[in-house]
Amino acid sequence: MSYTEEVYERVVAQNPNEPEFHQAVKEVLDSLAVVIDANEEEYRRLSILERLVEPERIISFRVPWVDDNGKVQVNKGYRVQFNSAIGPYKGGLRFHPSVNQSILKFLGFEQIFKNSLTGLPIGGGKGGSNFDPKGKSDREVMAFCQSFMTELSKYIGADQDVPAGDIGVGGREIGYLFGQYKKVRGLYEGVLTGKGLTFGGSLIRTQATGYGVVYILNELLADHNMSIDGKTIVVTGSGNVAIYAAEKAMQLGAKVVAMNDSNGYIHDPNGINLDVVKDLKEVKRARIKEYADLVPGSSYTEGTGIWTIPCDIYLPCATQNELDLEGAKILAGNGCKVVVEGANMPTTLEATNYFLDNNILFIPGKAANAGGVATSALEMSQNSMRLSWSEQEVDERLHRIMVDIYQKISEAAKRYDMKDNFVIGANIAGFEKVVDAMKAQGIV
Ligand code: NDP
Ligand code: 2IT
Repeated sequence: MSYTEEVYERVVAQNPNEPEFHQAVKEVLDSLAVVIDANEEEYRRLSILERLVEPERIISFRVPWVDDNGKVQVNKGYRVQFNSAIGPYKGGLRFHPSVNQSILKFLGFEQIFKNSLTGLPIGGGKGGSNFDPKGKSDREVMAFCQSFMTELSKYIGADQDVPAGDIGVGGREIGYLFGQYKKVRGLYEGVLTGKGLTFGGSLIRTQATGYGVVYILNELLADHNMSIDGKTIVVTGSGNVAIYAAEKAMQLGAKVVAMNDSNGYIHDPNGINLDVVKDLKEVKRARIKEYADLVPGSSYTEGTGIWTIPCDIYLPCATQNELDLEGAKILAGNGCKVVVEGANMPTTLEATNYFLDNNILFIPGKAANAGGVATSALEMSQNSMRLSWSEQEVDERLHRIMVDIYQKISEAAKRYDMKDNFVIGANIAGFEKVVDAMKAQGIV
């Protein structure tokens, strides 16, 4: 058995009931086989892979809070501090009822390679809670965030671990979390990113993940003699990443015809009116269903199946494993040629392999959505320097970082004779820097 297969089997055996973590590890280890084989003796001796797949630390804690009826509620809280070889742990917090250790370990593991690809000094981490912000009052969300941070504050810091947003955690939650950190630690420091602009936030961080997805899409298309102008695009989700991916795609001349949420999808053949989506999702916290009542000519379909809408380019920006093999085949059958992941691991392994085997250009999330965390790292730099860059400056840096990531993953794929296999390219390019730093720092 090869070293990568051995380590994968060990991960499955030692971490039962963690299917999402197994999936993320499998994709990475399969991609790394070519690099590992070339250095097998050394990597085995140093147990590089065994160290890479084991989080440095997992913190798990109780989060008690009081709801609006005066009843005490209890949630689970976590922080997975996965790898600090190249910088302080960095990665988002997810608040969603589905959150468990498997999901946070998969996200933390992916984050190591993503953060490495940005070229910035940030290690990999992730955290969150099974708390569901949907339907809660602002006071309930604040009470939860305060209790969560009272415990988490013992383990994080501007040079130690810097959380940010993810599903269910946006500007409102980051504000409450920051306020509580400051209160219990007595420190006004850049301990969270995605902060409001009046207390250390960076311009463009809100837009960064979605804009970055489209910046890398643009590079991919230009490299294959195509252009985004005039293309029909389906964007899944209708949260932070989806909205700003759609916005940038439209600015560059594409037509976005469909979006969804966990209840169903809207189809607007004339092109989605993003102001309506923003008002529903960012202001009213409503369901996407309401779009069809507000915009003539659009329709709403309950349930899954957004991939049945024909498009040239598909940008999955909602959640893990939202697109399976059956959906992938339908997309390709309807003429879709390009899939770029805005979410983390939205495409199953089978669907990913189908795209790779059928000449559908595919960029995985750890490269394509890295603009969010990259701009978080720019926010950390601005906080350390105690100054703020202009919108244009941050946007230009983000753009440069995404162009650079495309070049890195494309070059790594070519180096191993796998041109246009950006899964292999991203995993190898991300891995190389982390492993170099781990080796240099000894057995720690
Ligand atoms: P948001 O909470 O802002 O939005 C999430 C969106 O996805 C919502 O529209 C939500 O619908 C939808 N969604 C969630 N679960 C499901 C589901 N099971 N089926 C269908 N739709 C679903 O989160 P973000 O936009 O921040 O995150 C989206 C993805 O992007 C995640 O995978 C996240 O890890 C990734 N990401 C986020 C970054 C960031 O900077 N925010 C950076 C890099 C990656 P509903 O409202 O019904 O739940
Ligand atoms: O998945 C991700 O990269 C994020 N949710 C953003 C993390 C960050 O630290 O900005």
